[in-house]
Amino acid sequence: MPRLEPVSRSFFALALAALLAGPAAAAYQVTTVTEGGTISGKVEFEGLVPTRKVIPTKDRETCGKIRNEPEVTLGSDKGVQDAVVYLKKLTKGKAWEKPAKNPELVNKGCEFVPRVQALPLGTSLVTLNEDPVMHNIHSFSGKSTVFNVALPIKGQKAEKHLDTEGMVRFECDAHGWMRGYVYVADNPYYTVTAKNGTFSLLDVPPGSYTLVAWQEYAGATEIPVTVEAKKVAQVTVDLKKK
Ligand SMILES: [Cu+2]
Repeated sequence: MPRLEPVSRSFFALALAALLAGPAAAAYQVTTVTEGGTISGKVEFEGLVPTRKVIPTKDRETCGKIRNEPEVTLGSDKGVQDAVVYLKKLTKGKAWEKPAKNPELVNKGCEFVPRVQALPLGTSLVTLNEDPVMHNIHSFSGKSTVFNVALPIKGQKAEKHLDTEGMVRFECDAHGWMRGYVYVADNPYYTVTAKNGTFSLLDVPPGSYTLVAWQEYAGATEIPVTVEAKKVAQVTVDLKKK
């Protein structure tokens, strides 16, 4: 085997890195938004909240007992917590904001914590096991695996770059009921609803958009919204029952 000179080796490393990075970063363009408007709204759910049955089949000391959990987290006055809200196919606008802290997805009590979060494309996410049992973090985009990593020991971590945009679902191959969701945003106009179901998107360039509100049980609801310069567009999203 001929040995590569250090120069050629670093050249190949760079070429490979460029190849792997691909066209992902090209889509969104940052510009100065001076006449931006605001989209302010609320995600609501009407009527009785359906429940899902959680049946821990193993590791019961850590994972707890059989229980019913609500499919929708309701706050005051029909407001839905933990719905992801974003603008679709927006290619130009304000700069990205970094997430407030280093984002984590923690395995705790055989649940993913937080259950729902939204992060920019390319963010590095730390998955951490705080339980004395093995968890296997298996993430999906639709039916395709994004990554799959086992964390057999308490305190163990794995760091992964979020390079697949859209909704990424987390499951655990050891505990079938575990679910977590990370919306990987391709533009900075995204948020997760507060406890009372409200949200706002700031500095939106004037124009017409499709706003998407996604919730684990209801799926994605799309509504058209028009933003005018320096005005507030009010939006109410009613989630449908299945
Ligand atoms: Cu698990």
